[in-house]
Amino acid sequence: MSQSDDCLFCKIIAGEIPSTKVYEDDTVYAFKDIAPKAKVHVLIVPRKHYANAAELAKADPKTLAHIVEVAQHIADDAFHGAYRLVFNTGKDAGQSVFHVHAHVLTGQKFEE
Ligand code: DGP
Repeated sequence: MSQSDDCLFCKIIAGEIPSTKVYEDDTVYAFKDIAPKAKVHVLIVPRKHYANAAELAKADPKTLAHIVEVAQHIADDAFHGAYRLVFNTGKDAGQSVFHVHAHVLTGQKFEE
């Protein structure tokens, strides 16, 4: 599926809802999280709509790997390459938007 009519992140990717862009290319779009949980908190989403990381891994593993590369670049710029990468998967794990997104948490030191 390339776009879902009711999907918040599809609307952000399409520019129908404003966002603060951090990075974009042909396959992914990265933007600042509206409710940051770290000094730098960026969401990376594939342009194509998949509900979660497992669906993306099955359908398009190259894009999943690319998301990790983009996260690394963001963290290289923000905090000498150190970061947390989180995919909340499922409502009970805290997923609230069902368009797969990687949370990149960086820009600061985290406790273990
Ligand atoms: P999750 O709970 O894992 O599904 O993460 C969804 C994230 O999306 C959450 O950290 C807040 C963020 N978010 C929700 N609505 C918006 C929005 O309209 N703009 C931006 N930039 N982020 C949003």
